Amino acid sequence: MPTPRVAAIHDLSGFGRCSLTVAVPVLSAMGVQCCPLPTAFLSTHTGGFSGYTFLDMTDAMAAAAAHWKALGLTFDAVYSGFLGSARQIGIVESFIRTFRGPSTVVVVDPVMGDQGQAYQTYTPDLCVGMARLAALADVITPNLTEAAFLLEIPCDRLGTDGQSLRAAAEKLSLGGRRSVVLTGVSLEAGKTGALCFDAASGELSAVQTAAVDRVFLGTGDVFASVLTGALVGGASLQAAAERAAEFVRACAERTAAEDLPVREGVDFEPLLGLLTPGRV
Ligand code: PXL
Repeated sequence: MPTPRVAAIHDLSGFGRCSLTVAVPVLSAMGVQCCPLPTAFLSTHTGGFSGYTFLDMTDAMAAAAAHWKALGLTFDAVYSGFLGSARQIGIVESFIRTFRGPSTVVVVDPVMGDQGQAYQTYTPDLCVGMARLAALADVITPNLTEAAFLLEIPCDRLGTDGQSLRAAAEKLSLGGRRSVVLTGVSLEAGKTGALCFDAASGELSAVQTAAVDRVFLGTGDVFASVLTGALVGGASLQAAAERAAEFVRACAERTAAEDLPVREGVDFEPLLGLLTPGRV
């Protein structure tokens, strides 16, 4: 199989392990070529740091996309996440329309917030735009906060029981037109994972692993990156979500054992070998 190629549209945060500093190593370890299209350069991510620098890359993005188009590049996946401005919505939509081929999988991680709150740099305009962008996706990977934003309901109306969350995942599929992997879902005590709606089969399934009782940052990016790598490697949605959940669990256990500060993300680097093709 030729090396799959993914266009990864996320911010580059120099410190804190999220977005491209997760997507590039994770996809590389999985034997997938990752081509970054940075949306912003930050000195750190915005969770738990103050005084971070923020360089908006909006103007460079369309030019880079035009160069890739002129080169005739094709991608097995377009994978987007944290965006730097509302204007980037249109640029990413146009990127998807330009580069989507018959077998390209479009994964939109509708990064907007967590724990019931929007991230510091996210304006209401950007959140509305994210819902529009997500309408172009084959697969979306919202956490519970982002699911509520996409459904335009208060976070506490989403519910936490299996029945409500299954209904939310199904609703997020837009009538079965796109797959949904709802993350941060706990269906039994001591477990966490995801709820998947697979647009190919029309079926809902759950993935649950042992929960580590601590808050983590950047696990959504680790999850979505492994999921994308597994999907371009030919895995089913359920198998890809299982692989992603299992890797996040291993990262969470290691990070908790080391008592790493929350804002430093998860200590995934020593575990990348688990993702090497043929090893797991
Ligand atoms: O992990 C989501 C994320 C991505 N990028 C930046 C962030 C965050 C979450 O805080 O601040 C810059």
